[in-house]
Order: sequence, then structure tokens, then C-alpha cells
Amino acid sequence: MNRVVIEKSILSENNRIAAELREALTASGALALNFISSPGSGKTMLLEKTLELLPAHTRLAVLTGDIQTDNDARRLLRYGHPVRQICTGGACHLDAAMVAKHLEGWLLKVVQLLLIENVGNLVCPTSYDLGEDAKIVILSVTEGDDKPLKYPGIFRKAELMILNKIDLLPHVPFQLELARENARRIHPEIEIIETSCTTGAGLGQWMRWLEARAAKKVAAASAAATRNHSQPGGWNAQLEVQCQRRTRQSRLHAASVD
Ligand SMILES: Nc1nc2c(ncn2[C@@H]2O[C@H](COP(=O)(O)OP(=O)(O)OP(=O)(O)O)[C@@H](O)[C@H]2O)c(=O)[nH]1
Ligand SMILES: [Mg+2]
Repeated sequence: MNRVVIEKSILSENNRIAAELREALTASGALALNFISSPGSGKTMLLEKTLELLPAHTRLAVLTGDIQTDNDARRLLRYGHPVRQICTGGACHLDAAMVAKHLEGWLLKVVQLLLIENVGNLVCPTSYDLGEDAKIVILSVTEGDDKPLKYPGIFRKAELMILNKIDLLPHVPFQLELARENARRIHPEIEIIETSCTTGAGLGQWMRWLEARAAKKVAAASAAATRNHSQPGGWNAQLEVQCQRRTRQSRLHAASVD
């Protein structure tokens, strides 16, 4: 009983911070995506390919979560965009407070795209809203086509499922069509893209999805701005003040691991 009360209170505080983040991101028109998968499904490699394929002038920022090490941030920093590692020190998921803390000092309103790699885990990250526009679940073909049925939570909440490592299909007993059917049994509207980060298959389709999703966010932000002329307050206003005070020169291209 006590455990339920504590969990409810943790999640409601998380939801409060996530709502502030979402408000700030909506005001700026930035698209925020939360990538969730089991360890090793290819989240970082998909992000590496995405950074490689996006036009160099894209104003994006990346947060990458892990229990330990800044290995993923080091991989992603090679593409010249701002990247920060969130080391959770044991927690099996990111939460909204971690995201807000690691965004400090970045001028959110100039970011078009915020990519968040969650800690490798198909269960816990599902419960934590990070203020994102969409959760994206990555399932690699080495994990088994039954995973949508066994871990329905994330497949229900994800807008898009990326079926990764399809180059390995000849070597594993994974039925693509069955994986699709299983995902749609849990979430009939889920979008599905098949990719191989090693051969590049499907990456064009992924980039088109990303472009369309970003355009949809910008359109929604402009419509909201027309309806409501008030300035964003709370977290975003605080962030602006912090940015002006602390980082006059360090605009987004100041890429380094903190
Ligand atoms: N064959 C093949 N290997 C891949 C593909 N995508 C990623 N990998 C490999 O899978 C391994 C794990 O990839 P990562 O990108 O580190 O996976 P991750 O999901 O970020 O892992 P964690 O951050 O530890 O949860 C690496 O050795 C990648 O090279 C793919 O499409 N095909
Ligand atoms: Mg990773």
C-alpha cells in the first residue's frame, strides 16, 4: 500500500516536470523524441546514422542515458552537435528531472530537434514521461518476434516501432510479419519501419518519417502561438535567464561532454 502511494507521488512529480518541459518544447517548436529499447538493440547506432544523414545545419541536441559510462555520448559527439550523457548511477530509466537538469545552459528555443536515448530497458522507461512528443521503440531481430506481446506497455505507448538489424534476418528465426502483427495487436495504429544501421536499409524511410514529424510539430507550434500570444513561463523562462547569465557565447555548437 505504502509502495503504491510513494510510486504515485514520484510519478506525479515526474509528470509535473514533464508538462513544463513539454510546454517549453511546444513554445519553441522543437520536436523531442524518446528512444526506448532493450540494451544493444541499436539506439545509439540509429542516432549516429541520423546525425550523419541530417543536414549539417540542423539545430539539434542529444541527451543519452546510461547507468554507467559516457561511451554513447563520446560516439555521438563525433558528429559536431551538442551531446550530453546522463549517468543515472543505477536507475534503470531516465526521468523528467534528469532531462531538465541536463538541458540547463542550452538555448532550447533555437533547437529544432531534441533526441533522447533512454537507458537500455524495455520496461521501466515506459512509465516516465520526459516531455517528449513521441516515444520510439526499437526492436532488433535478435530479440524475438514475440516481444510486443511480452512487453506490451512500451509498444502501446510508442508512436513508431523501428525493427532494426534486418541484415541479420538470414541468421535468426525472426518472422517480420509476425512481429508486425504482434505489435499491431497491442497498438493497431503503431507505425513500423524496418532498418539496418549496418547496410543502411530503411534509413531513408526513417529520415522521411523524422522530417514529416518535425514539420507536424512546427505546424502545431505555430497554430498554438497564433491562438495564445502569451510568453512561455516556468521552466523555459528560468532556462532563458540561466542561459543569458551563464552561456553568452556558448551557443549550441559548443559540443562537449559535461
Ligand atoms: N548487424 C547489425 N548490428 C547492429 C545494427 N544496429 C546496431 N548494431 C550493433 O549492435 C550493437 C549495439 O548497438 P548500440 O547502438 O550500442 O545499442 P544501444 O541500444 O544503444 O545499446 P545500449 O545503449 O547499451 O542500450 C553494436 O555492436 C552495433 O554495432 C544493425 O542494424 N545491424
Ligand atoms: Mg546506446
